[in-house]
Amino acid sequence: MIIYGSVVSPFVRKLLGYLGEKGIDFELKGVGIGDPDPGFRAASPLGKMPAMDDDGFLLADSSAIIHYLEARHPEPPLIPADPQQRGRVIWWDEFGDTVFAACSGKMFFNRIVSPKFLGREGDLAAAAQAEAEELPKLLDYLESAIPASGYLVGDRFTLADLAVASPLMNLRHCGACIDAAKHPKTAAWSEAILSRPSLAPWVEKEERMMAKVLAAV
Ligand SMILES: N[C@@H](CCC(=O)N[C@@H](CS)C(=O)NCC(=O)O)C(=O)O
Repeated sequence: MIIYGSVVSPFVRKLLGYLGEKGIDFELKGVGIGDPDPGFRAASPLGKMPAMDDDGFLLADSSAIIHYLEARHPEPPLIPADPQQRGRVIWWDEFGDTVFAACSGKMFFNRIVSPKFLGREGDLAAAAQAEAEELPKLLDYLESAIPASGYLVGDRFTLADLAVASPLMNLRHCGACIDAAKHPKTAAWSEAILSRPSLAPWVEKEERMMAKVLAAV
C-alpha cells in the first residue's frame, strides 16, 4: 500500500499514527503541495494529501482512508462499535480536521509553509488572529472535555485522540506550545498521545526536518 503525503500535514500525521497503531505495512511516498506526481494526482482528485493506493484501489482524504482501513483491518478497533462512542469519535475527528486543523493551519501555513516551502509571504494577520482569538477558545473547550482516563472517548485510545492531537504538532512547529499552567490536562494528554510508539518516530523526523527548514534563511 502506498500513502502519498508529507509528515508535516496534520491529516497525513493522523493517518500515519493510525497505520502504526494497526500495524499495517505501507510505503510513504513524499509529496508536497501542488505536487504533479501522477500516482498522487490519480489517487487524489483535488490534489490534497493524504491519498492512498491500496493495490490499485485509490482513495483520498484521511477520514475516508481510515474508515476504509478500519473495515479491512478491524483489530484493534480505533472506531468503537458502541453507537454513542462511535458518534463521539466521529465528532472529535471532525473537530480535529475541520476546526482545530483549520485554526492551527492558519498559523502553520502563513508563518511556515507559505514563506519557507512556497516562497511567498504568508498572511501574518490571519495567523495572529487565529492565535489570539480562535485558539484560546478551542484549548479551553478541549481542557474541559478531556476525561480523567486520559483518552477522549471510551476510556481507551481511539481515532479521536489521533485526530485532535495531530494538529497540535503544527502549533508546536509555530512555537505555540500548550501552556501547562493554563491547560494542564491538554498538555499532559497531547504529550502522551504524540509520544505513542505509533507517532513518536514521525514526530522526531518532522522535528528534525522543521529545524532545518526554520534554520535556512
Ligand atoms: N479533509 C482532508 C484535508 C486534506 C488537506 O487539506 N490537506 C492539505 C495539506 S495539510 C493539502 O493537501 N492542501 C493542498 C491544497 O489544498 O491544494 C483530509 O482529511 O485528508
